[in-house]
Parts: sequence; structure tokens; C-alpha cells
Amino acid sequence: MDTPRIRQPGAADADFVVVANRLPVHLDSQGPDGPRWRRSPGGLVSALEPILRARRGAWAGWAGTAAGGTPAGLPDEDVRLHAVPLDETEYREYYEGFSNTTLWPLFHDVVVPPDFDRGWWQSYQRVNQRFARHAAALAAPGATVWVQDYQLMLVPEMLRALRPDVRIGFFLHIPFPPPELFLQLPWRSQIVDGLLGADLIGFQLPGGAQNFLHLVRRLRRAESVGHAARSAVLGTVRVGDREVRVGAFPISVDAAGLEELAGGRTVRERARQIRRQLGEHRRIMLGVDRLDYTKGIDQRLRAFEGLLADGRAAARDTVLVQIATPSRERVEHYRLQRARIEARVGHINGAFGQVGQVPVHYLHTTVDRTELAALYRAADVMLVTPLRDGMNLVAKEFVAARPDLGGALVLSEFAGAAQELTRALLVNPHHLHELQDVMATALTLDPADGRRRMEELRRHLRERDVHHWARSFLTALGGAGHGSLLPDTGDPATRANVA
Ligand code: GDG
Repeated sequence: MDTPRIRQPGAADADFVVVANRLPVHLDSQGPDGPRWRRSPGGLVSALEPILRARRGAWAGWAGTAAGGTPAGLPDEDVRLHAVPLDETEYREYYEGFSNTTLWPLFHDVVVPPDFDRGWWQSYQRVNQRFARHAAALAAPGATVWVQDYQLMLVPEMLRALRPDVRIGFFLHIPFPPPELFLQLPWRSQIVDGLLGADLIGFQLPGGAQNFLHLVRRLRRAESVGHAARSAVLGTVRVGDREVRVGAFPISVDAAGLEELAGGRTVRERARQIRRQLGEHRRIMLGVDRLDYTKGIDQRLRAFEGLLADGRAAARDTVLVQIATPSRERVEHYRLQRARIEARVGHINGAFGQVGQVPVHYLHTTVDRTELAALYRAADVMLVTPLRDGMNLVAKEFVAARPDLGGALVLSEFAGAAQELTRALLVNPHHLHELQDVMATALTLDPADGRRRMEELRRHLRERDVHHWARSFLTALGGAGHGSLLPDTGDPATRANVA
């Protein structure tokens, strides 16, 4: 699937359909023979691909260009990629507007105030309806459809109306907020009804699942909500004659794949080269984030500035490398955040740098997988300090990329990952002094202590990788009144969570 092409629907013959805002490919170039598509890296694709292959799967999503995908055959007939078109206005209103200026900040503890706009909401409904129609056209009788994330929360109900025969799962990748925040949303009941069209609603954390169950209790009759203590499934909601399961399924990374990449010669050599380039004797702190105001990049820079100012770090012995991947650049809060971060980087380097020795290396770019793995391996301290984050895969990737047991992980308590990676150096990033202290501790961590911590973190990750995540979700979905979705591979994760 290296240079996949995209085709529009054929017969409704897919037994397993993934519906996500984006297809797992992006446009690489426009050649003479038409567009060339490249596979987008990411754990979700690696986790779902084997299942898509084994079960005559299809993936429906937007191709990332206003023109939509080019209808064509696929070189690999086992995995069909199906483009859902979006025009420029819809991209602005449904994606940049309702998804990323209303829902994203609302679901991340209103770190910035969300905007409520009826036009955006109407566009969100229209686009969700389109995704539902496309999914309905792809699914074979009795198929399983797995809908992903906050951009598509109305799809489960809309799809059920079109295709009552299919089994529907929904997974939310971002936090689900407490009811007091969610209830600000003018269209709160419609969103909840949309989600309740699923057979299984999955959240990253038990807290998100509980928030949702509390909300349902407030918005619908209390007696419709039941408790369930069956592993990942935490509760059930009765909707007419159906039972909707609600549970927590913390997502993870392809730990074995990353370990292999990070252990390879190319990455190890590049990591050594990075260390030489930055100065052999210097301690390297690393941040890797989409440039998003939820990721706490600005707070991290302020904390580092404090360490430079009070002498606990100096440009000659410490360097912070910050990769800030461009993201949602036309949305105002993102533009403001970028300006703030870049001003701070300039200020820090101006105040504490010398010729040939700046304290912050800031890269507003996307690096390739090999470079990213090399940076993980070169780092002494990994800084993952979001103000709120559903999970945060960077924290898990860093752990997976350190078979050498080196490197210290500073991890925000407000990242979902903190509930599992308890042997990281946990920190409240809203508390500037605490953040400074924990960063200083990480810089001077006793190597034996660091190795013990990393060993435990890695043990956890080996068991709880992205394959485990996909299997436990699909097993719980399979248990929702139907037979199992997965062949028994002997993997304990396949057997886990069976209700
Ligand atoms: C959402 C939720 C949840 C970043 N820069 C580069 C690059 N990346 C990759 C990382 C990682 C991914 O992007 C970012 O994932 P995160 O989990 O950190 O954050 P979100 O994008 O906000 O994801 C989040 C996630 O969904 C999954 O459920 O964990 O809470 O917000 O994989 O490695 N990859 C490459 N170059 C870069 O420059 N190659």
C-alpha cells in the first residue's frame, strides 16, 4: 500500500468499514499519470490494516484535497480506500469551524473559548450525513463499521437509520469533557443522540466514559443508564430496544515496529550525528507536537526560560529542540499560538544564546519517521507537557524508541498517557514552578533510576500496544449481541474484554 490509489464505491461488499475524517493517505505529487498517493504514517493505520485485509475491509474518509480522490482501482484489492468529497466551504465550516473551533476547545477544557456558530453546525450535520451515506453504500449486509473521532459524532445515528443491519462502533480520540462543559454546546442533545446510534462507544479513559454516562443520565431518563463492570466496558445505555455499551480503550502505538526502527543502524547513526551537531557534552531536551494550544509548548518554553534565568540550565550545557508540526493554520487561535511561541523562542535565544550556541532549536516543520526516531534516541529528556490531551502518542513512541533504556520522560498529568505511564516524571504543566523543578530533576536524574523507570514503562507498552487496543475494542464490539469479530489468534488481547 505504498502508493495507493483511491476509488469510489463499488458494490456494498465490505465486511469491515473504517470511517474517519481523513483517509490514511495523502497526496504526494501530481504526476503526468495523475495524482500519486502516499500512505500516511500512524499507529491507527498499522493497527487496522491487518484487520482490514483479513475482513475485506474498506476505509472511507476525505482525501485531503478539495477535488476529492481520483476514482481508480487499488493495487491491493484487499483494502479499499474510498474518498468522501468535501468542498472548500465545507472544509472551512465543518472542519476548521465546528470541529476545530467549537468541539476541539470545548472538549479540551475550554483552554481557549469555543465559538458556537449555527452555520458551522449545519455544515457539520450535512457532512456527517454524507459520511454516513458513503459508509452505508460500502458496508456488506451485517458488516461492522468503526467510526472515528469528534468530526463524525453524528454518523452512528445517521448510519443506523440507513442501515439497521450493521454493527457500529465509535471511538473518540480526544477527551470527553465533564457535563458542565459539554452542556454549553447549543446542539448537545443532537450530539449525544448521534453517538447513541452506536453499539459501542469507546473513550480513551474511564473518566471520559464516566463523563459521558453522567451526561446521558442528565439529558435522558436516569433509569436508562446501567452499570457494567465487565473489563473495559463501564456502563450501558438503553435506547429503545437496543443496549449501547460505553467503555474505555486507551490507544497505543506500534511498539515493536518503533523499537525495530529505532534500533536500526540508520537511526542510531543519525542519533549520534544529532548529538554531535548539537554539542556532545550538552543535555538534549526534546518536544514533538502538532503546533496546538493544548500541547503546552508555550508553558514548556517559559519553564525552560526560567531554568536559564536562575542558572539551573545554561546554553553551553543544555539545548531544547522543539519540533512544532504545522497544524490548522487558518484557525485564529492556532495563528496566535504560533506567533506567541515564535516570539518566545526569539526572546530566549536573544537573551541566553551566543554565536554558535542557541538554547532553543525550533523547527516549524514535519520530519520523517527516521528523523523522528533518531531525535527520540538522541534525547536525554523528552518533554510531553500538554494542558489537556486525550492520550498523547509521542510519550508512548518515545518509550518504544528507547530499547537502550536511556532518556527521561517528563509527562503532564493532563495527558491520558499519564494514567498508564506512571513511572514517568509526572507534572502539572499549569504550575510553572513545578514544571521547572521537574524539568531540572529530569536533567539530573540518576542514570540507574532512569533505566529502572524506562524498563517498567517499556514493559507496560509491550503488553498494551496498538494491536491490543484495536483487538480489545473490536472484541467488546463483537460481544455487543453478535458473534466475535476476530479470528482467535491465541493473542490474550483477543480474548480480553469478552463480555
Ligand atoms: C489525537 C489526540 C491522541 C508529530 N510530528 C511529527 C509526527 N508526529 C506524530 C507523532 C504522533 C502523532 O503525530 C501525534 O499524536 P498525538 O497523540 O501526540 O496527538 P494528536 O495529533 O493531537 O492526536 C491525542 C491521538 O489522537 C490518538 O488517539 O493520542 O490525544 O489529540 O504519532 O509521532 N510524525 C512525523 N513527523 C513529525 O514531524 N513523522
